[in-house]
Amino acid sequence: MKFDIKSVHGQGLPIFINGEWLDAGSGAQLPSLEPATGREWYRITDCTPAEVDQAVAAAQAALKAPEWCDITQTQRAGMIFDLAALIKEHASELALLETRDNGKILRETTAQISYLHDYYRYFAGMADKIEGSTIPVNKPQVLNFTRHEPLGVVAIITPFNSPLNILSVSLAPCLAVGNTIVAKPSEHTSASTIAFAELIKAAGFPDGVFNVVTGAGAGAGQSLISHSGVSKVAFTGGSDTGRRIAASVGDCLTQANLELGGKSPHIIFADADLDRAVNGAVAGVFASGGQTCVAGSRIFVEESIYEKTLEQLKTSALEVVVGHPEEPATQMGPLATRDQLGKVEEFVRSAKEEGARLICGGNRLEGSPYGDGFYFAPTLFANARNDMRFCQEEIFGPVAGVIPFSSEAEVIAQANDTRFGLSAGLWTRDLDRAMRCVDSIDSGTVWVNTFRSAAMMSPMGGFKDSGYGKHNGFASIRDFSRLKNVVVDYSGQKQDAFVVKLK
Ligand code: TXE
Repeated sequence: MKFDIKSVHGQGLPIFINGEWLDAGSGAQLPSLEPATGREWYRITDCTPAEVDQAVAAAQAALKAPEWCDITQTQRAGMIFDLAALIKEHASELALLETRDNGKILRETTAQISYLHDYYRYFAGMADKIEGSTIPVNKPQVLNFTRHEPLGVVAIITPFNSPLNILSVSLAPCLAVGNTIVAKPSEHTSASTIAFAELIKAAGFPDGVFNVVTGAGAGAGQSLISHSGVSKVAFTGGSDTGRRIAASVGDCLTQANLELGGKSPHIIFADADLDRAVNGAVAGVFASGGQTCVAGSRIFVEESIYEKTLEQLKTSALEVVVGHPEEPATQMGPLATRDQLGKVEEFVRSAKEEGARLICGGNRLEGSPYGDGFYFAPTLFANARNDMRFCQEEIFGPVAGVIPFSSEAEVIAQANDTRFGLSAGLWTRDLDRAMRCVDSIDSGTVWVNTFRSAAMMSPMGGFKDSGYGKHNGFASIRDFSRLKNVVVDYSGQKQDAFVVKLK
């Protein structure tokens, strides 16, 4: 690949517009640091409004280009299948780029990117099966039907934690429907998205169908989401930024899908299979250093098994192997940015001040082998209360509060006592209770006797302040298309056209 781990090193990365790589223009250069060492390893441009405008114009032109809008759905599917094959071929290079960029362990980035091969194949398969419906109306000889059309130019704004995975949950359905795209990756992790543009080109997508601009949220990001040529913004990131974006796109009546933060409850009832529950809870909050939107950062444990579970949680947390993300044995790498490290430290301080009892971790990991990398120890607090600040705000780090509860009603009330509503997990052998909890929990996903179990067919998206819109499955095809209703009167009858007859 043109942009592999070696060629990116020390370079100023270009942007990708209309099928071409363009060198940095007049925008400021932003450094991107390697989380495992804290050192700069490439630079990106903070694109100017003029460059963003150029990218949107290219995407708009591609929408109308015969080689994109006049081809059949099956031809479009063919390009997506070709892209999937290229992802498979280059998965290890892309995974290494992401690991170097955000510190996520190589085993996980490799698994995530390998999964993208199937993900694009799933949506390629869907591209020529996007059916509307025929709707019976109370009028003879009238054909009433719907069809899904491309929405237009979609701006995809991604965060640092899983750049290609998060890009793809919007990009794959967008391509299947026939939209065109301008992507803006996080300023901390742009390398894999720029490299991905190579695969798009090699798969034969026409110029302008996929474009990449880079830069800061307030600069390039804001110019992109407020551009009048954008029909929809697909944003994944923090809730505060999401709220600003919603206000901004609301002003232009641009649609948005917002996948925002979470504060997922992880509920362990006394009758649970404790080994499985503890394993799920520990991985649920420490995988990716807690930098996942679904991190189970509030662990509720029934009082009768509280002390025993606390011991098991602590033992498992202490066994988590923290180390260089490219080492095969590592289970948790560094945090993605220095800012995240500072944010986590601040939450640990506030948890202590509010009276939670630290049972493990709570500190940065320094000295050999961590050096100046952004490492933090897996951290658990006992005697946590749901109203403590660290149990209410998204930390995005390896920190959980373990909260005791005495009844099902109490734990459901506490689990729902949060502004977020992205996901929840519960562990019990009692099916009736599990289903009662499913009914009452206010979140877009509920996992029973499992956690962080995602699938391309499962609609994923939050309630409440966790945002709106769905990824995966046919739900995302609906989100990235517009529904047109067509009414054809073949009765040959002249109507009283001055009166609309609603039947
Ligand atoms: O996210 P931001 P950051 C949460 C997590 C984390 C916090 C901040 O709690 O600590 O958010 O992370 C772009 N117009 N999540 O600073 O600011 C920005 O450039 C257009 C949860 O990385 O939300 C980047 O590309 N774009 C989350 C992207 O938005 C703007 C994943 C995300 O940045 C913009 C990541 C603007 N005005 C962080 N401002 C999850 N749901 O998984 C910023 N951006």
